[in-house]
Amino acid sequence: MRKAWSMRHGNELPPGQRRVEGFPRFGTHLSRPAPPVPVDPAIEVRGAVTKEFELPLTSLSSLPRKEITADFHCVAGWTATGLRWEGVSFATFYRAVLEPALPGGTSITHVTCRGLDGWKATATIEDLLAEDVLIAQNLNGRPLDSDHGAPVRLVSPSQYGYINVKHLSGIELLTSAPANTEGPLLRSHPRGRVWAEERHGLLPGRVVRPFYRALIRPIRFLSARGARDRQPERPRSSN
Ligand SMILES: Nc1nc2c(c(=O)[nH]1)N[C@H]1C(S)=C(S)[C@@H](COP(=O)(O)O)O[C@H]1N2
Ligand SMILES: [Mo]
Repeated sequence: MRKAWSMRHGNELPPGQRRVEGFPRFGTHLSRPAPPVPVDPAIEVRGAVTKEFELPLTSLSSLPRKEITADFHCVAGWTATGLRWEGVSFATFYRAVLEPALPGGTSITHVTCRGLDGWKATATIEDLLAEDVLIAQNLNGRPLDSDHGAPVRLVSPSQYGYINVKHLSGIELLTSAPANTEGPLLRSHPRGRVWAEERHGLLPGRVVRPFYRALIRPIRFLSARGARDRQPERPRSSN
């Protein structure tokens, strides 16, 4: 059953989702441009590891590449279809880089991912080890742009957008669920699986649909205002 939920059901969308044209920039970076990509981008690994370390993104190139085509579902209710992501499978990355850094016998239950802009999301290790989860470097054949998470982002198509951390810069390995810091009103579901409509931590998904949907227009508008390609060009010198 779980397996079936992680796959696309033909042309069907998950419950309560509506298709959008293209792929909007969306998030808490309201009207703000994306964080600049550092000169030597890296992922900081901490938590249950023997010793914290920084993994330069250049070292991802030693791992096998993986490509998936998937729809992208925001918890607010929009779905972008047919996105082609390429990068490294999270499971491969976990086995090759993260697991060897753990003291023997450590059992990881959750992973918190952070972005350069301060966004963070926690997922269960089970959800992140699913086949279709990537650390993505390319979207539709091009390096990720700043709108969609340069230099790399997490992509977990079976989970709502909020788990899909853009500008990924930190991974924390946890041996138990972290304490909940979100208030009851906007508490996101700890798993956020789209086919089970796990939109909210306390209320059924269908109940919160209209409230979340009302947020799409304003958030989409404000996010687009902060998009890289909408920023005014720097004035050119006149001669
Ligand atoms: N770093 C970062 N990642 C983020 C967000 C954000 O604001 N910052 N917003 C999340 C939400 S709610 C959604 S729906 C998706 C939107 O991804 P997109 O801008 O590529 O469409 O990114 C998710 N990951
Ligand atoms: Mo979202």
